[in-house]
Amino acid sequence: MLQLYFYPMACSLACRIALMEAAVEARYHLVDIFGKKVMENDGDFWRVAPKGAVPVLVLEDGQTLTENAAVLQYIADLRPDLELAPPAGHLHRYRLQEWLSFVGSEIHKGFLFPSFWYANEAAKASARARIGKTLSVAAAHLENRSYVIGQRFTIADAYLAWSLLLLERCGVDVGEWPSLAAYLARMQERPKVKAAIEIELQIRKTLPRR
Ligand SMILES: N[C@@H](CCC(=O)N[C@@H](CS)C(=O)NCC(=O)O)C(=O)O
Repeated sequence: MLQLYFYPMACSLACRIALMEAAVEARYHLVDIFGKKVMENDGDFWRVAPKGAVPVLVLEDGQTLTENAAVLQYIADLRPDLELAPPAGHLHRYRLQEWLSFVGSEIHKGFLFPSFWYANEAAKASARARIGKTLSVAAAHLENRSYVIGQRFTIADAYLAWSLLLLERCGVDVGEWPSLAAYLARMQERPKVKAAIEIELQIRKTLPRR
């Protein structure tokens, strides 16, 4: 069985959403990403993941896969029938990678990461200065679309929806971009997305406040 190392409401939530949308069973390991401990056995997370970050997907043969863009595509490709990722060779596959990169670098690392992890207020302020422009690109894209790619839910939606969900916690009002707010509400109505968020919110409540 696949195993996912995660921290509740962190970016690994996108991978939980993908696993649930794909109906792929997995064992979930809660990680204290601050103390780098695997919670169930107080294990050293550095030994699982030299990057010290979630998500980490452990494959059936014991190899590990990291980086949201790769983990999400791996999960999607387990169930090609569900088209959670467009097929390789189709332009939509490269659109998908375009959006996974955009969310990963511009929203996740460009804004959420410094907001949560940097103590430096100047660095936070410069990230803050860019985020409006970044979100305007996503908002314009979603003006007349239900999903990021094509006519159906893909792993790009899992990653973008997670990132939008977290913005509120960093003081960004997604309501300033009505198409994004409507998109996020639609994504949260999806039964698997809703269930994944609920599971992680419940786990989060058991942990010390950060
Ligand atoms: N480039 C990685 C970033 C992963 C990442 O930043 N994960 C955060 C949680 S959202 C984390 O575990 N941070 C702990 C740390 O960087 O020490 C990816 O896209 O998967």
